[in-house]
Amino acid sequence: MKKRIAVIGAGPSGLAQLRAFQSAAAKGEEIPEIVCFEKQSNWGGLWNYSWRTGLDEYGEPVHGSMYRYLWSNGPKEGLEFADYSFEEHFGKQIASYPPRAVLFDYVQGRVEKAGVRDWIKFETAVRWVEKDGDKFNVTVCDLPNDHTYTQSFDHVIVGSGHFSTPNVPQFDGFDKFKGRILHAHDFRDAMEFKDKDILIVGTSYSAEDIGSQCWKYGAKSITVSHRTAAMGYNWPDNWAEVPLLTHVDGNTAHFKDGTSRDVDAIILCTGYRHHFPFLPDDLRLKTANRLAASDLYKGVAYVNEPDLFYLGMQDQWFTFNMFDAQAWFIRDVIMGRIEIPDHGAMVADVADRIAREDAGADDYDAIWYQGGYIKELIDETDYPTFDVEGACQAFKAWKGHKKAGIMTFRDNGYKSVMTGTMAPKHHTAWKDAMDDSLEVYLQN
Ligand code: FAD
Ligand code: NA7
Repeated sequence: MKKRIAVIGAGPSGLAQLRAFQSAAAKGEEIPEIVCFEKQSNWGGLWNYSWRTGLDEYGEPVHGSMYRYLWSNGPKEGLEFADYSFEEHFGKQIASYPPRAVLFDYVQGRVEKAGVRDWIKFETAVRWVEKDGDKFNVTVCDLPNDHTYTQSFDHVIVGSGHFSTPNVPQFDGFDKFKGRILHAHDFRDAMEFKDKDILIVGTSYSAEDIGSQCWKYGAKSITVSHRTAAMGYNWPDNWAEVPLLTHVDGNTAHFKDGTSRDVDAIILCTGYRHHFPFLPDDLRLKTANRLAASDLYKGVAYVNEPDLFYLGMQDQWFTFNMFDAQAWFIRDVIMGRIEIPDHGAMVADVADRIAREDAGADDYDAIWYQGGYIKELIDETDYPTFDVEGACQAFKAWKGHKKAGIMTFRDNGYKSVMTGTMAPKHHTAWKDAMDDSLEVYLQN
């Protein structure tokens, strides 16, 4: 009997898993039966843009957190697939910070080539997973037909993402605020905030990028409130960084240092929660958003149930090629080429990863830590080896470019560590490029 594997989610992580198995099949190896359940009608995960917010047409929580005009927040040279370069996909080298539609096209190109679309059951939401002896019972709902059914699998691989369920704090006075209050998860179009004074809470990627989008598309002013520390970039004149919001009174926002400002809208860029409503307590990952996630041996195998795997659950410097490294590793465990050690050794592995992450002093240590993790995994499989050090250097250069100009860093280019070619300079500076379509971006 062939093993049966359930993959939850057809975002970049789940798709990496399908490609990992397909690449073994292409080499003539016998692979298990793979069934991927995806609740949306298309693949690509967060990169599959949805205008919807709140609930979708079936009453499911909308997964998408991406917005119009989103351009990659890091250089594409850090996320390139080692088995499918940008040059292979586009027929030429492209500039370094592609908009969402361009990255979606790239992610899609590899799996179209691999021919794995038939392995995915679209518009099928996973409702519940439980262990039953050696097997997992996976209960899903075929949404268009409103039909719920259960199938049995030998392994479950959770690739449902962790930047979709918002973390939404409450501040006094929100109930009487006269403008709009939203979380980054529901932000879709910066044009909505043209000529408005906006307040952003949070200081990480969403705060930086949503604020920058609003600035680019004509917000009157941007005020960013921090809990721990200001971002400290050299912001434009209509941008201010202030301490943590204490409360709002009417439309006046008050901050910890006693200052206040009138604002029209408040955008909570306060991060996301690892949320798995389809998993019981004994199978559910509980972790902070960090590089060394809790309870995952080698960052993927759940220590309390090693037939269950999680993909892409770490905080991310690296993305697509890290998901690949993980997917190839999981494939080889399932196919019996890599052995999982006993429980004690798995727990020790997790503790060691956490201690090494905690010993890092800054973002550079974090980048090299995650690069080292990718190297560790790809050394154990046949994933094409690549110059991880070169990718870390691209991230280092990117950080320098952000310091030099937060509204100009996307005008820089880097060398591909897969093909060795330099990215061309984009034809238009990011701040002036209002059309983010694939056709316009590729006009280099
Ligand atoms: P996701 O992309 O979240 O995909 C998960 C999939 O699982 C979805 O398709 C979802 O529908 C499906 N799913 C969830 N629950 C169920 C269920 N119960 N049943 C069936 N299917 C389910 N990364 C970069 O490299 N560069 C960037 O510029 C960048 N920008 C980002 C901007 C934003 C606003 C956000 C939120 C993230 C960004 N990221 C970026 C990081 C992003 O997490 C990764 O690029 C990538 O999308 C993660 O892939 P994933 O497959 O793990 O998760
Ligand atoms: P992150 O990176 O998890 O950051 C969350 C931010 O929210 C961070 O600055 C937190 O501040 C802040 N935060 C969280 N809770 C609060 C409260 N209660 N009050 C004030 N501030 C708070 O999430 P992002 O959405 O920015 O990024 C996630 C992904 O999306 C990322 O991979 C990108 O590629 C896009 P702290 O520093 O902890 O004080």
